[in-house]
Amino acid sequence: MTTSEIFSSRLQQLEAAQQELFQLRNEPILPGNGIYERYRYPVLTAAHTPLSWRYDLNPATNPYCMERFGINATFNAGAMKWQGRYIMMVRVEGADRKSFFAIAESADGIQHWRFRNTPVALPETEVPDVNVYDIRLTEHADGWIYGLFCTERKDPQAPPGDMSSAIAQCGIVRTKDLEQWERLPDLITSSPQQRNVVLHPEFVNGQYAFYTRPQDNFIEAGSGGGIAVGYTKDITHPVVSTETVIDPRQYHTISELKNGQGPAPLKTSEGWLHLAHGVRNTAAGLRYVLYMFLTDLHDITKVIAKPAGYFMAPQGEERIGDVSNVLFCNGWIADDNGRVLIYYASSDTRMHVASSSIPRLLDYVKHTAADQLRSGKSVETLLGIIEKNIGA
Ligand code: M1P
Repeated sequence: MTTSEIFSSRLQQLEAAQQELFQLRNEPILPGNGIYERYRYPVLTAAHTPLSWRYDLNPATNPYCMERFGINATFNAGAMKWQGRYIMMVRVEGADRKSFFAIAESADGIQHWRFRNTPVALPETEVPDVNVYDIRLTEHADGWIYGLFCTERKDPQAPPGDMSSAIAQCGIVRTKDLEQWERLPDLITSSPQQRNVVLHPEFVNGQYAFYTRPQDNFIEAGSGGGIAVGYTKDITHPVVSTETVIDPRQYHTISELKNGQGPAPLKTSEGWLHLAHGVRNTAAGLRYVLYMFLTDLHDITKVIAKPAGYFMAPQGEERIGDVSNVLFCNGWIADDNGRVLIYYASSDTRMHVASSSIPRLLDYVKHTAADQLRSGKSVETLLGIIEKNIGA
């Protein structure tokens, strides 16, 4: 075969394989647990990224049609509805371990997700980000769409030879059209590390409100941790001086080691619905699961309902990936009719969708017993359910 034949035959195979992937029709896995339905296939994977990103499509400069830019994973996406379309702002990670953001769209939120032609060229600050990830999109009452993300840079205090210590902080961009992005200064808090910072969609007493996750070092929460709330008057000079922990870590729970706010909370008639992740350590490494809680409509620091345990945990092939045994969610969309689409990533590798509704999620948070932190109390809860069902 000539190189020109190799090129065209490989390109044909690549295009056919991607078309086959694009034609897959997703379907709910039934009967599920009644709280939400998972879907059979991931909605975005590395294989969904355009061939024009990964290949030089010129046979003269790429005669073997080989990949020139490897994509490792597509995960941890922010989400919103924009001009009637469902949007994910995806964390795309290259084979070089650098993450960047790329927007993908779908007409109905479930089927046929496609990346836009080019990734987002994120403006940098004076000290450039080394890595950026896990953006949360918030349509704020001030008229802007904000993206809060983790910006990571090498720790300048790291001893020579330490090539992994990093400082994570919260970067902020805003836009009116999801095309042009304005970079604001990074959020300043008193915590040495910040990840999982999320902007609340409304003003609280005239101030911008943030969910933060104060943390002592890059991986371990140390004396910090827990989901906190803090405020700033001016988002163009964002300084949060006090962080009040509203959802602390606790011994022998799913968030013993650390936790973090997921997407911006959803406003309901009964309170703000929150989706978050909790992490515990096991002999097999860290296990990330999703959980929910509800805060007071008028006092966002007050948790008014919190079911015990996890809402969603890695299952089946979700358990396997680049960082196994992880579910992470930083994007969900509530439709006007109450449907809620939850965009979650599995094992730092791929994106999935699950569907539910505001009434179902409220029922779940209000009527699932809280964690009473002892085995004996769990048995009491279970006996209560059994007695109501079969009498005693
Ligand atoms: O690898 C699992 C997750 O680890 C981090 O989450 P957290 O800040 O809660 O520890 C993030 O790097 C996240 O992107 C990743 O999915």
